Amino acid sequence: MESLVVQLHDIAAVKFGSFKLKSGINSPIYIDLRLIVSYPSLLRQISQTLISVVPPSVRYDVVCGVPYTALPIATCVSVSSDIPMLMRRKEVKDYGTSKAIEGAFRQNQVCLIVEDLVTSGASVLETAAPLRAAGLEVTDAVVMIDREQGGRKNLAENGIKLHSMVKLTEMVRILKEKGKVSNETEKMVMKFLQENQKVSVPRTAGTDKVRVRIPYGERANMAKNPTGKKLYEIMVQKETNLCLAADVATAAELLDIADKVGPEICMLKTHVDILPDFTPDFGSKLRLIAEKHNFLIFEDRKFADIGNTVTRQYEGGIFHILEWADIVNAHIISGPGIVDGLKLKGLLRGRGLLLLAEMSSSGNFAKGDYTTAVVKIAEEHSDFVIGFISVNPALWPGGPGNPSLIHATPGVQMVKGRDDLGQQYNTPYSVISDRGSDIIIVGRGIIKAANPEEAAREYRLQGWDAYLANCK
Ligand code: S5P
Repeated sequence: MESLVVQLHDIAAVKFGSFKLKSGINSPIYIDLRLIVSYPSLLRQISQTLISVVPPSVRYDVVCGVPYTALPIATCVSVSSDIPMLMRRKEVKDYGTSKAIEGAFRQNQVCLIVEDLVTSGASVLETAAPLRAAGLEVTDAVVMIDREQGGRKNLAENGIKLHSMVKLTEMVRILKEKGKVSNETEKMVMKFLQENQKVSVPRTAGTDKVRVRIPYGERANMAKNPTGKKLYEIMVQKETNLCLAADVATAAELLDIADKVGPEICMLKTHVDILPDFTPDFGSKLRLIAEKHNFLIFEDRKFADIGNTVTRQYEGGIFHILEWADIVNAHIISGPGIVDGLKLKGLLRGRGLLLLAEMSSSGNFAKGDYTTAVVKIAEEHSDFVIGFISVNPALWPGGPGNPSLIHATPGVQMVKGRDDLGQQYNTPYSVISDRGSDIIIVGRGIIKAANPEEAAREYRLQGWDAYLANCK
């Protein structure tokens, strides 16, 4: 171990001085383990030592490195110990065909995560999430260097035991003993580590913003619309800010997935006009399931016409949306008359409306003045408008704004990426914590998963954790 630590110092993978970290704070120590790929013998020694620190009682079937620095380390571990490896994609291009996890595995196999450096544990959790969503179990992670800044505890809270090759304080002590750093530097580093012991998970890589938010329960009391109020109440009761976008092939499949995923969600979003087997009793069947599992139904109709027309589209036709959907949504491209039109039918029934303030697809026009106009219309109709479809309300001029209004955000997957037709994805964490939204809307991330119930549970936990982190 001592020799490894000295070698890391010799190749300048560990440096002392004054370094500005991503979080903005100045650190007297800087660690860059990307360099080790240039030193094959060191890489080999590290991989062997790393695997030897995992207690023999820990069982695992596969290993997966946290991209990118730990990928070569995981590869060496895999090759030298003859344990199959998986790769997690950092960005997924097309969710229809590509996978977030590459490699061969079976459901319920146990995956050991390999990481180079752990600070808060956020990057290990970012890799654990898609592994778990794919049906693997993650119980342990092994890391070269533990910075001792809360990572061990954060990971334990998420069911992952951390094993480390060396702790940062041990490393500094070894380097001092070997005459590589002065007494003074050692003291400075120890002091810094002591003062920065706890880095909480909320800060996603690259950002340092922590939004303090009003709890959903308090916002329930501020809501003017009964459906808006009920939505907040359900979120609190079920501890979920997950909305399922149930874009499945048939009405039968929709009712089936609604019943299975129902316990995990606060809201189920439909596109009723894509269902080839729609029958007049669809709405009442779905409402029974919604009552059983206590979630609201949101028909993503995206009304866009003049007030008189949308009134009829809402109530009539073959779908009779007003009868069964608690919530619908609308573009304001036609002006505020569209809200008046929908309100004429919806308000008496206690229904709610979401306005599309932003969209998740690339190149869309819902931004700037348009978004500002949406916010104004929502404020003027807060008896009926319950909130927005938004993407990054944290960046709006007034931030997410009026706390009685809710933000629901589509374009959510476990990893950031896009599909072939312009859809853009962000992670649950980034949507709730960085972007200031309240609800994650997840479609293909759940319905295309090998086990949609398990995937939904994982999205619920991720979304809820991100919310709780901001409430603190
Ligand atoms: O801007 C938007 C607004 C909506 S409502 N972008 C969206 O993707 N949506 C809807 O969210 C879209 O119609 C789909 O039903 C869902 C996203 O599905 P996913 O499979 O991409 O998660």
